Amino acid sequence: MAEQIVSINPSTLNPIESINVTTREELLEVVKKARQAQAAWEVLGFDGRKPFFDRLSAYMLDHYEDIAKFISRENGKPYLEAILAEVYPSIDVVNYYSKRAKKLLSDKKIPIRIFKFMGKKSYIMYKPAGVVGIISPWNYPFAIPFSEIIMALVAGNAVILKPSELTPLIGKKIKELLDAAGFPEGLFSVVYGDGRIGAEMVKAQLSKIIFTGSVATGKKIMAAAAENLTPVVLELGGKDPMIVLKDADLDMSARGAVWAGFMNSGQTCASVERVYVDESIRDAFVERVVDYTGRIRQGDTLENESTDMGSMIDQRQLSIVENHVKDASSKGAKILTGGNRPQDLKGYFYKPTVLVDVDHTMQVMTDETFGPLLPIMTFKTEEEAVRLANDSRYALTASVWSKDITRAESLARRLIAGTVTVNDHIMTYGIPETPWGGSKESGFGRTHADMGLLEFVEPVHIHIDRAWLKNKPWWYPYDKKTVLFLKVMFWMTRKMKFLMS
Ligand code: TXE
Repeated sequence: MAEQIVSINPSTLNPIESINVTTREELLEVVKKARQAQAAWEVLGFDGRKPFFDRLSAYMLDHYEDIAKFISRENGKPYLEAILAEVYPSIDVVNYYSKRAKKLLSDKKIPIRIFKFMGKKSYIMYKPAGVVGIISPWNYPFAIPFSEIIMALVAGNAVILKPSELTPLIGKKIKELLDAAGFPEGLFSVVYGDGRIGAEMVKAQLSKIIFTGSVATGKKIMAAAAENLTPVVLELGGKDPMIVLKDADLDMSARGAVWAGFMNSGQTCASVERVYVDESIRDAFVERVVDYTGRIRQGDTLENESTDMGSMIDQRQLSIVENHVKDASSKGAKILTGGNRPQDLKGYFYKPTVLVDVDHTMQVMTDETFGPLLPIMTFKTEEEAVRLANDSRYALTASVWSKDITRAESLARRLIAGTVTVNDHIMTYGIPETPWGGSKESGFGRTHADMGLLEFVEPVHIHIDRAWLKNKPWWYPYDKKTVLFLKVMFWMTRKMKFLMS
């Protein structure tokens, strides 16, 4: 009998459905079909592909509530948050790229200065990468793979998705949506299983691997991909700092910290994981943070739509949070609220927790927690704030909070991160025009925005010589014509800079 994954609802611990794990042979068959489907899809051109995306958007607009409930059930996040952070941004991505991609992917002329007077022209054409493999995590099991799938398909690729083994049904749901929009058979497929089938995908000589997940797995994927020189994009999480300057709007910053620290139970790569507050406003800020944290309504979000915070994904993730709290407490941190699991809830819940008296010897300030912990530390000077914020292995996002935008902006420009926001955090993931990705152990490459779309294409330089010169001066034999040509080039470089630079 085929190996199976049993998907469970992490809020109730009830099983939802079982799904067969994909075998290596089945994967290779999927790859073969994807290659065939991709060739026909590429030939359609953007105009031929566009109606599929328009149908998909319309279908999703009609079914967004069902999709959100489905996500909520398998992932444990609040239903409204599933709409806000997963379904709506995904529809927006479809609409954005189906409008914008044509221009982005059209041929781009390259000015080639003097060479154009020799009858030459150059331009870039964007060729689809081919068959793209997407290996995705469980924290945004819909939005993360979905936006990548759309970018890949819009650019003319076929896609194979491997959703996390903790949220396989959401992968299946994505397939249902694309099928409902009539995407061609074999163009988009889903394979199911854990890291073993993920590793097989990396070996399958796909054109590109887009991975979101842990640093450890990212490194394994990059090493395995090197065997075939398969290019990779890695989004590996973060330990994102929030700097609250002394002139920040206290109430807004406290609300912002609580939301960006605890949404999705803190299981967001761009969650606020470290807060640095000017020591002169520390008490007033902390008091507000604790107050807003105390108002968070936690529970099974399908039972009550107005729940703010759902469960975490599994026991392993919960244990990381418990260990970080234990480590911090043993080194002198103080828990102001939370610090344990709610007794009245059955699933993988952990109370939103605020910690103070923390420092960089504690895991909670150095390792990705990926849970509902908000550790707050103080700084004396802005120099110190920048130094602390940049003192991390990660560099995904960061934020600066102040009423003085110019001051905040100049500080923002000194932080090491892929995205730095002023007076907000996380939410730019929902703006498809803006790029997403990081550096250091947060990975490399970008998704979203113009530069994200370009990850899914191969830029091909086409160079045309109109054959005005039958014997090029740079061809053999090197003789008088070569000498004359070089003299002219040097003379022009000196005298006619406008043509040569
Ligand atoms: O990630 P994994 P996990 C961080 C977060 C979390 C930790 C572990 O700190 O606590 O990672 O989470 C597939 N070849 N993030 O264990 O293992 C796997 O099946 C190919 C940050 O869930 O990296 C799943 O589909 N694929 C993050 C995906 O990789 C492999 C999101 C992610 O799993 C594989 C999630 C292999 N050898 C966790 N091994 C973010 N960046 O947002 C596993 N996989």
